[in-house]
Amino acid sequence: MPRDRLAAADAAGMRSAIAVVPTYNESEMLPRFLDTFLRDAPAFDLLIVDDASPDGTGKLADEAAAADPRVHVLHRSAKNGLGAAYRAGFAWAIDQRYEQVAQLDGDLSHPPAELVALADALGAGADVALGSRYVAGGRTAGWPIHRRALSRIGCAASSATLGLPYADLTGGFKLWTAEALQAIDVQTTTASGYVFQVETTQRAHRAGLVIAELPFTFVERLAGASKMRPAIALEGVGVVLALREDPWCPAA
Ligand SMILES: Nc1nc2c(ncn2[C@@H]2O[C@H](COP(=O)(O)OP(=O)(O)O)[C@@H](O)[C@H]2O)c(=O)[nH]1
Ligand SMILES: [Mg+2]
Repeated sequence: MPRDRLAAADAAGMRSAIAVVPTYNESEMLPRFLDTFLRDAPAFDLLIVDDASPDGTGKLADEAAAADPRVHVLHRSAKNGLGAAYRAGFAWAIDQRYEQVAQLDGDLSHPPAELVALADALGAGADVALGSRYVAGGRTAGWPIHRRALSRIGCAASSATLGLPYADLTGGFKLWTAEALQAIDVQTTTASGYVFQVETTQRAHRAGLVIAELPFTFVERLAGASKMRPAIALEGVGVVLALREDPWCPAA
C-alpha cells in the first residue's frame, strides 16, 4: 500500500495487512511455514484458522501466537471445509479493521515472499490480486500429472462454464482490500470446499471490481498430506454448475 494510504489507514484506526491461513493437520508444515512467513512477509500479520486438527496444529499455532504478536489463531470446533474457515477468518480480519486481507495455504505452496507482488497490484489500483499458476510466467512445481490435469481441467471448465476471463480460477492465493471483501458479501458465500475460490472470484467479477492476475510458482508441499478428496472435487462440479444461476448480485 502506498505510504500516504497507510498513514491514512493508521489515522482511521485501521490496521494494514493480514494473511488468513486455514489449517487442518499441518503440524509437519506449520513450523516451516511460520519461519518462512514471518521472515518473507514482514508487512503482514497472520491469522491461522485451525479446525481442531487432531495432530496438534492448533497448539503449535497457539505457541507461535504467544511468541509473536503478529500471529493470531482462530480455533474452530470441527473440520468444516476451506470455505467455512475462510469466512470465519475474513470476518475476524474485518472486525479487527485490517485494510488488506490475503489468503494462502499453510503448506508453503503459496510462497509468502510473493505477497509483495500482490500488494503492489493493490497499490496500483486493483481491488483483488490473484496469484496465478496459469498466466505467462506462472507454473506448478512438483505436482504429479493427475493433479496437474485435475487443476487445469477444473480451471478451464469453470471459466468456460461461468464465462469468466481468468486463467487460474481455482487458485487460493489472493489478496483483497477489505472493501472488496465487503463488496462481494463474502459472508453469504456458500461453498464449503475449494470451489469457494471460484465463488469469490465470480462475485468479484460481477461486482465490477478490478481484478489483477499475477504469475507465481506453486510449489507442492514437502511434508504432510493434501486434504483434497474426490468428494471435494465433486462438490466443485456441482457448485460451478449452480453458480451459473447464482442469485447473488452486488449492491447497487
Ligand atoms: N481449517 C481448515 N483448513 C483446511 C481444510 N481443508 C484444507 N485445509 C487447509 O487448506 C490448505 C490447502 O489444502 P491442501 O490439503 O494443501 O490442498 P491442496 O494444496 O489442493 O492439495 C492447507 O493449509 C490445509 O491445511 C478444512 O476443512 N479446514
Ligand atoms: Mg496444498
